[in-house]
Amino acid sequence: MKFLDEADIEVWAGNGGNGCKSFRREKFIPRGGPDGGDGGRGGHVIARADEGLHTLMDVQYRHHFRAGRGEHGRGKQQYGAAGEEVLILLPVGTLVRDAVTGGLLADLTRHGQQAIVARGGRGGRGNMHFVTSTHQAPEESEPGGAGEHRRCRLELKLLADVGLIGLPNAGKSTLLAAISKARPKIADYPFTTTVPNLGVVRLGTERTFTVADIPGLIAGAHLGAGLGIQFLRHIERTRVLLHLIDAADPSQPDPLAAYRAVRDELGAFDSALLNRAELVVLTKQDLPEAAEAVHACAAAFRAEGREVFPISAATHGGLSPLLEAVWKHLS
Ligand SMILES: Nc1nc2c(ncn2[C@@H]2O[C@H](COP(=O)(O)OP(=O)(O)OP(=O)(O)O)[C@@H](O)[C@H]2O)c(=O)[nH]1
Ligand SMILES: [Mg+2]
Repeated sequence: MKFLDEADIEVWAGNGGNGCKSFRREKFIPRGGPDGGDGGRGGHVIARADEGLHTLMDVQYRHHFRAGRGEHGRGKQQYGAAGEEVLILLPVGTLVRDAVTGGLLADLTRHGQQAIVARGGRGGRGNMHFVTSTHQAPEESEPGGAGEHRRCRLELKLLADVGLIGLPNAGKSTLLAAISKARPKIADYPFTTTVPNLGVVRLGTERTFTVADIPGLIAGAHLGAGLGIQFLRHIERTRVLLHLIDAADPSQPDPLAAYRAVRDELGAFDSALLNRAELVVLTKQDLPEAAEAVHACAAAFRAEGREVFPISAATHGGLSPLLEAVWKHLS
């Protein structure tokens, strides 16, 4: 399934129905009063979060949404029915913005949460509402109001507690597979991961958290190098970052410099990410060259004030101290 985290849609709420101009006409009542009812309100366009959806793919195929117009009012004081509403189902984590002003219309963070993204026009009042003591036979009635019409920009940000960051091949997807039931693609070439993956970690029955694995970052990603930095939006709402480093990566003789290069890209995307709790994870400790590199490397990171966790996703060595530390930061 293609992962789609941005989409544009166009929405039209319904117009309100017109108010009615009518006078009561009955046998034996020669001059009945005004009895024109109000028009119905136009239907709203409503966005609702649904946990069954994980991408914006559905709205890419169907991107025009029109709600129904309100019925016109009728004589004998009959009100028009409200127009039919339109419901747009979106994944939890979707932000809806006005595409022109950029204004936030909805931030759907919980299943079932909903918001009106285009408001139906109000129904016009019928002439029965315009009677006063000196104005007994009002001819006036109102037209219905126009429904809102706008283009919306949808943006999906995964709602994960923990984000995995690091250079390509650092072992992010392998870690996710070792600690959750997620089965991301893993391979020994860079940029294996091209779309985010989510996994749920269960520490016993009570303690669970979600982890997002995103594509690897390289120096210059904010200028478009590699897969760019746009995927960082999926870790914007995380509370803890795990920064994975393969200390024996032959293409990165200086792990601390590699670490700083990734941090620079984080900062270029959003400087708030630099203040997020971050644990340094030294990966692939089952490999002798990685285990050998760990001592010097860990000391350098500790000197930077970082907590360091050597792990092997292959043997599961070091995973439980790491997950306990993550939990401590989350709770
Ligand atoms: N021996 C060993 N190999 C590992 C370990 N973790 C990852 N690897 C290997 O390292 C390579 C890269 O692993 P991935 O998990 O795909 O790395 P990634 O960080 O997700 O890479 P991208 O998706 O390309 O950014 C694969 O060949 C993995 O098998 C480990 O704990 N031990
Ligand atoms: Mg990967």
